[in-house]
Amino acid sequence: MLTIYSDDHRLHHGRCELIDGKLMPCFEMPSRADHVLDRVKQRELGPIQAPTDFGREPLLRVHSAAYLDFFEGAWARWAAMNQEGDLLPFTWPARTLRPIKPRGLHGELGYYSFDGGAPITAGTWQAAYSAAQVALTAQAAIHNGAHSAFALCRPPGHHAAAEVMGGYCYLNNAAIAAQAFLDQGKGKVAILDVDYHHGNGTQDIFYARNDVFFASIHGDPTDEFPFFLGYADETGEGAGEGCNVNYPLPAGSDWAAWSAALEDACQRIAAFDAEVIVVSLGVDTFKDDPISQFKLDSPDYLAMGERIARLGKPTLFVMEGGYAVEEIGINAVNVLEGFQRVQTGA
Ligand code: SP5
Ligand code: ZN
Repeated sequence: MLTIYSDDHRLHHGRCELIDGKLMPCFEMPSRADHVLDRVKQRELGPIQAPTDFGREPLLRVHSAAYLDFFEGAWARWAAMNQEGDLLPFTWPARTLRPIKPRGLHGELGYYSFDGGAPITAGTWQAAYSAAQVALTAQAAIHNGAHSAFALCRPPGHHAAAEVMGGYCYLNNAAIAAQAFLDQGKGKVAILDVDYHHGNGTQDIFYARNDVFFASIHGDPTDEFPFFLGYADETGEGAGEGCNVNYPLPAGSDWAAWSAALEDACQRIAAFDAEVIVVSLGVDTFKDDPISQFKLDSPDYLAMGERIARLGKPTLFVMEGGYAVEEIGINAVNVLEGFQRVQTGA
């Protein structure tokens, strides 16, 4: 399987986030991608290539120009205020307030974000832009005939909506790739989000559409981030009614519970008749993940890849979360190896 990777991810390294009332070093750190890349090499998964730059156009199919302009220019505005620390939002247009766009940097940042978990640093735009190009380059490989490809993206993307960053995410890599498939002639795409957290950004982007089916298996938002989306009664709206399915699972869920949801999700995707699958590949479902509550073990990720492969469709894997840094490579690559096992009949 082809892997697309760019060193540009290193340009994004946030200093800290608020966890359990304490400022902790960001869990979403550069070494995550290093471990995945090391494992791809160690297991000889296949060639590793740098991304092609497809420019801003494919990003604009998902995100607004105003949002991209704000994000690209935010650090320079912050630096012009003689600031050196990470740029973090601290006020959001929550209920009782108006979702208007103020003029100043902090007001705009609150308008364009939903939590304080997405710090902007000097290199964040470039890293996120390159991550989107990584996803688009892997997408192009499948468009050109590959049966599968792995976009080793960092920072991740599935919490980012059209005009909102948060949850370590800025640009929605999986959504941008899914939209590119449609723009290049595919009629129906399915996004299967296996990250521990609900893919609120991806769901929101495609919620009223019937050309993208979105399925997400995640910690029940009653008790888990992002809390305000990801419930089972969210089934899509308008033309998109029936094209969204959420599987909120309780803390402590193991492979037995998780794989039952995966089975149902795969049957729904098959019934939708998707021509291509985009997998939002988070491995924060792992039993030792420091911020998550599921109990998947490393061999389970092989079985996950096998089940996805049995859909029999071209599949683009896009890296999302996973914070047990030592094991993230083993677990992510296990999904890819399980997929290949079925594909090659080994
Ligand atoms: C892409 C992705 O996986 N984003 C996840 C963002 C989660 N941010 C909120 C983390 C809150 C963690 N609380 C953990 C308490 C552990 N004691
Ligand atoms: Zn996650």
